[in-house]
Amino acid sequence: MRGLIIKAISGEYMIIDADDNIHVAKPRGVFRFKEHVPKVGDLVEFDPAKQVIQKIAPRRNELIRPAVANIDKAFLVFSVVEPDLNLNLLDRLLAIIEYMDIEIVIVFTKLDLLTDRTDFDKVNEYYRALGYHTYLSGLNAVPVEALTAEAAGNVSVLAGQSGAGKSTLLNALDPSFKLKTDVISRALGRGKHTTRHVELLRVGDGWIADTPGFGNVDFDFPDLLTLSHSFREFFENADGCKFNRCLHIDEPGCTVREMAASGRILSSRYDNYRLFHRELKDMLKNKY
Ligand SMILES: Nc1nc2c(ncn2[C@@H]2O[C@H](COP(=O)(O)OP(=O)(O)OP(=O)(O)O)[C@@H](O)[C@H]2O)c(=O)[nH]1
Ligand SMILES: [Mg+2]
Ligand SMILES: [Zn+2]
Repeated sequence: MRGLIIKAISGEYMIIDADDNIHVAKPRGVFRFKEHVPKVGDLVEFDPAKQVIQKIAPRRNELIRPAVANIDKAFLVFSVVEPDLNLNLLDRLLAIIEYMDIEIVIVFTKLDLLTDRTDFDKVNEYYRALGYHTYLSGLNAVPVEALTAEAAGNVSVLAGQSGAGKSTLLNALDPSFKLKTDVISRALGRGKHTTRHVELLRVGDGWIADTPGFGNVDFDFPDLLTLSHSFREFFENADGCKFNRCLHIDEPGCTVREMAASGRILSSRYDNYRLFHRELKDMLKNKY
């Protein structure tokens, strides 16, 4: 029988078949030796009587964090306060996902808690101008219709920090989900890792995965040029740089660096790029 893995809990998988029946199964022993671990989003062949997953269909794509496969769209969920807007993590996820065949939507949450919107409006406008769909959400002001429309016909995943409001968003889309949510730790300024498992939930005729929050994720780029290309506006303007394979760090005649200096590229974004460049450089050095 064929089905879609919708939930994974400690080595067991919940699978939904074509008739909407839910099954529980474990992977065949041989998977473990091959380090071939099924993920939520996997299409599998399984034996419902023996409760064994026999085969995983080839993946279209997969994310390491959150751990999901075969994703059409990623909703990057970022609170503007509590926790503070984490543009480093946003730029990181944008870079990682930009290079995969996955659409990106940004949802900014907790707008109701923001007293001065000046800086935020500028940031939002910038990402919008890059071509990303952005949505603003707040207490009793979740853009339910727009997000449901974004989810239609897609398998999507929510990604973002703990406490950003991912589960809260899903509960607003469908109150019957009753997903657990919890206040963030005021002392630490971050969430309490309330969601522990990845789970696909049906929203209209689409699926959205609730996921555990995370604060960081490693790059898996083969080289530094790939990283620079994964910043949309850098890639688009790199033709103006003097050097063909300009990495926009300290090369002379670099258009991207000039644009950052004159404010045409958001300074936080250029600064994050430089941090990522350094990080990836160190990673690649240790690898080879
Ligand atoms: N004021 C306000 N609070 C919100 C908003 N969205 C979420 N919250 C609150 O933020 C806290 C964290 O929300 P969760 O939905 O649990 O966050 P999460 O992203 O699922 O966190 P993890 O499961 O730990 O990854 C809860 O107390 C929510 O009620 C919002 O738009 N405005
Ligand atoms: Mg949650
Ligand atoms: Zn350059």
